[in-house]
Amino acid sequence: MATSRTTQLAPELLARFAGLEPEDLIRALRIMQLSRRLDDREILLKRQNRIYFQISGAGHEAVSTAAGMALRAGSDWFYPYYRDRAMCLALGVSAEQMLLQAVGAGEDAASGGRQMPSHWGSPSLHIVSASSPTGTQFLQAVGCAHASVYLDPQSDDVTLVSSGDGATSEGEFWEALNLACLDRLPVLFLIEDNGYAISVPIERQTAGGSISRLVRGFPGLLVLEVDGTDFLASYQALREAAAWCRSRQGPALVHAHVIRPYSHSLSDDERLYRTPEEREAEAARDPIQRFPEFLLAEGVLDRHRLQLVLDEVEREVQDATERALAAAPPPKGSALRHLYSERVDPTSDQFQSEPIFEGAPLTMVDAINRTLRDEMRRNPRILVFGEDVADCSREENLPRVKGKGGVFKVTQGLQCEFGSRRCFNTPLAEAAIVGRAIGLATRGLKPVAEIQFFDYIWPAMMQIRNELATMRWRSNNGFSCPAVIRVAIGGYLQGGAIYHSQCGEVEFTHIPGLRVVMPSNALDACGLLRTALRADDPVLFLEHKRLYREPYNRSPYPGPDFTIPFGKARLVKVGRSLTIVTYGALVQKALQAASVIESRNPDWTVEILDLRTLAPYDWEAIRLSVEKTARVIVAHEDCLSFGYGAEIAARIADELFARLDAPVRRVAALDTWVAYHPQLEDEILPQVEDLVREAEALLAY
Ligand SMILES: Cc1ncc(C[n+]2csc(CCOP(=O)(O)OP(=O)(O)O)c2C)c(N)n1
Ligand SMILES: [Mg+2]
Repeated sequence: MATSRTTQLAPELLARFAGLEPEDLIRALRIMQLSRRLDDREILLKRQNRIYFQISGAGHEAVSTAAGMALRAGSDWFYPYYRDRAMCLALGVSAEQMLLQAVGAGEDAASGGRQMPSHWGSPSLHIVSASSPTGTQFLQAVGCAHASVYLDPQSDDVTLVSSGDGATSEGEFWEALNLACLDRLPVLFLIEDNGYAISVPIERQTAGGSISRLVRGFPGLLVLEVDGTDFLASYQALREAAAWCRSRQGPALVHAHVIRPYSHSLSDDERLYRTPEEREAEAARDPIQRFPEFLLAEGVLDRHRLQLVLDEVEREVQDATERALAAAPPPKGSALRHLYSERVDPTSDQFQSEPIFEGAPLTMVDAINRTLRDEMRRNPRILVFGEDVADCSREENLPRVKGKGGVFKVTQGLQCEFGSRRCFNTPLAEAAIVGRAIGLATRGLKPVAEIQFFDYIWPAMMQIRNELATMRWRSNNGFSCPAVIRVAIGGYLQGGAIYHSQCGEVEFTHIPGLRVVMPSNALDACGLLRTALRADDPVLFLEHKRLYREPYNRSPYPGPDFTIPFGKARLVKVGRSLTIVTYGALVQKALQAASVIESRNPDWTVEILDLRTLAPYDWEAIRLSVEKTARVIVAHEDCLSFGYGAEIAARIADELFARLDAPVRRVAALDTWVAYHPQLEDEILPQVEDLVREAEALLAY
């Protein structure tokens, strides 16, 4: 560290240089120059069609370098923005690594040729794989800081998250500030404000034009505003902000004013919306010009040494370019690699087990509660959180109240047994629940986040689809987020209406990288939840509300190690004449329909398959059954059109056409919402009669 070395400068200059030595300043100069030269080189390569995209860090180099130098590489955690090339260089990413990403090389350490350039990521440097959505990083940084504090309460690590001015308009920025302030988490928000989000100027982006003014009311948040084109001022501000976070006084926000001399990206021409005068005025503040002039004026180096530094940078860029251009592309046939964990395979026999039953039959809700409890006893890394999941947030009242433990009581008693660090209520913000889970899981914790109602999962959709499910693939196995997201889903509630009855599992089974599970009974819920908790992939665990307390699907507890592999259907009933492929609430309805059909037509027997996991699903079981019966219905509670059944029906038609004696039929909800009045609800959701009618039509085909 700079302050531990012998000082070579007079004290007033030392103060002026924010405690940095001349060699540190020359290092900063070198990083800033290297950053700009790399951008220039990428622009050239793009024009030569040798890379496919370019976005620069030009104009942001001073504050970005300062951030990389003010924090602790390899121990603090970083969520840099795409403009933070200089920060990443300062943290230890090499020029060659950057250009390997630009050419999309297989050996690109950040993504293996899967992500655009400037999407940083390095497990060893604690630079968490960056994505493209502006704003998702804030909530993950909060989860990451939470992990630091959870794993080591004495830790003084800081999580830095940076963004542009535009990204602060995303709701997730505000949710993250709220969370960080609520829990006094050591998050350093760095806002690099270049006055534009592509073509939208700051006065049309941020009310009043200043983000630091807007956030001053957040309790415990240190807010600093700085000229981000001034390296020393930036360094000083970032040191102060980091010290604030390290001493656990709360989060900090540094609002740095920077410039953007190279348009938004190579696909943008800012002359379309900025005047020549404005651009010239900005050019006068360019840190790449100003910093060397400052160092020369202060005598930190002379022109000869400056030239040596520039020559060295030029050589480094040239060498890195040559190596990157010679690098091999990602191997053919590798596109599916790292979608899921290769360490733990939840579909494997490892998860096949026999139940060792104990006690009286439990409802599905009690079975899930018991499984969570046993797994939390076994694995201290499991944290349970969401809206209303704790027994009582005001701990002092716990002895005097029974405790809430979830609106469906799934998590009742977990806070009492494991304490508020392991089971806690979150603010009412679904993106924040999942974003935090991603940050925690990235750090090796096992978050079990609850979304109270499936109907309200949508604010978290960006985090689930673009972050949770992509992390491992996009970082080429560098990072992963094996979080479990539990969601109460489904209708048949009488009065649930449109916003408490929705299904929509198909929106998630369509997402590569995500496992989707939907048990229909207590035993499967135990076994599948435990597999989810012991697996290494993100899992969406759908709990049907109507099935929570049914008498027919109870089971005695199958023991603390009972697991069921994913992708293995349950043969609910054996038959010869027709197969019903289904899951969730329709399993029981299919059984009822089968007994109606069989009592009316003694020659017919119906086979029923409960898929249990929807992604992956058990094609082998479907195939075997359809080959035997030659007639099949796919039944589900969600709407018919473009639904889950469409995929299964298409595959049966494709691969088993010759084995069929009748068309593949689907039974599902009408293509509308679930209504409040029970009569309307019955009309909308599939009923036993619908299954009987369609099955008999197929059997008579
Ligand atoms: C959620 C989302 N919406 C839109 C985009 C497209 N987009 C990429 S960068 C950008 C502007 C970002 O502006 P700002 O945060 O100020 O960063 P700057 O590029 O100015 O550094 C937009 C709209 C995106 N990547 N993500
Ligand atoms: Mg901007």
